[in-house]
Amino acid sequence: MGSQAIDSNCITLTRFVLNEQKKVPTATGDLTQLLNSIQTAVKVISSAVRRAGITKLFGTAGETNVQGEEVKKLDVLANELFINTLKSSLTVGLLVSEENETVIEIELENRGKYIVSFDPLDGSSNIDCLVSIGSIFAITKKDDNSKPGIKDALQPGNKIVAAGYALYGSATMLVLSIGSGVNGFMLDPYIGEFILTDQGMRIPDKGQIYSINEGYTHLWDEAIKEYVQNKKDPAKGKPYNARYVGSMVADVHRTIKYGGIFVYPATKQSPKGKLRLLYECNPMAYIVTQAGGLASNGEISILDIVPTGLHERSPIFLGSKDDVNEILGIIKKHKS
Ligand code: P6P
Repeated sequence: MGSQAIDSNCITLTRFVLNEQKKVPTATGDLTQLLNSIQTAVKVISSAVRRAGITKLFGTAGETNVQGEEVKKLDVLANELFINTLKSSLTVGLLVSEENETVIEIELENRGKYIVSFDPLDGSSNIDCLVSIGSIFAITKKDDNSKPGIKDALQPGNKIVAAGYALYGSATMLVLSIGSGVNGFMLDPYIGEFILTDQGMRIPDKGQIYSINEGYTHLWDEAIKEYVQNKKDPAKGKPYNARYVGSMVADVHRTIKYGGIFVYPATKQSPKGKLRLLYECNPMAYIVTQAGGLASNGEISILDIVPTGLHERSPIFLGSKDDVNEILGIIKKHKS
């Protein structure tokens, strides 16, 4: 029986990031160190997510298990892991987390130049039914040596220097862009390393899938209703497939891999949509743009929005450029 093929020269995420650093003469190695700390947090979260059902057998979240240990809710655990590994990387000056109302400051002696906005466990409402969930992060920089504050966190997405997401799905994958394309790394649980499996990810110019929560149809603007109707109407061309996981990382990853469009629009109930700009829309918009796609709020590129609040929301139309341009055309038509 043949043993599983072992690649003696495989590209791990650590090796990949080091190679990228070598291409930048002025690089200090801080981003390498920062990305390695994020990698560690994701590995531990992946392990915890896959054991959640079992640990839960011994007490539900927030209680103590038979060993008398506190069983932390997964999103609380994921948040602590991100905060602790980022702080100990000595490369960050400020953190923004979906789980924390205000910015997380770093003591002077451990401060670095990077700012990380992250959603430690996005879609965690899906964990109990074993639907894929994910972690999302965006990295910006603070160029002066003054004490980092909220204004440093409120940078537009076009200032991002790196962004990525981890998808805890049938396998755990980390998808990353450092500004020159998008690469996907699969976690090999046997060696605990992320291996480069999807080099130079590109989103197709047009897809056959639309992804939106049609339960809100009665709350949509007319333009959204018209677009979705068109996608189902054989008279308008080959009908699209509908796919909606309800976990942003899973829906966006599928959109990059297969093409198509992911939409979370404004509704009468949520006039700015539901997804957060700093740690959901911006990182995903950066990655999809780096993969050759588009991401808009319906009027301008997501990456050009100047944030005014840490947890502000934005409508998002993201995916293959032909598909995004099609819905933007309908929105424009309805506006005129
Ligand atoms: P809805 C998960 O709760 C989440 O934050 C994203 O991961 C996902 O895209 C969205 O909300 C789903 O929201 O309103 O369709 O359930």
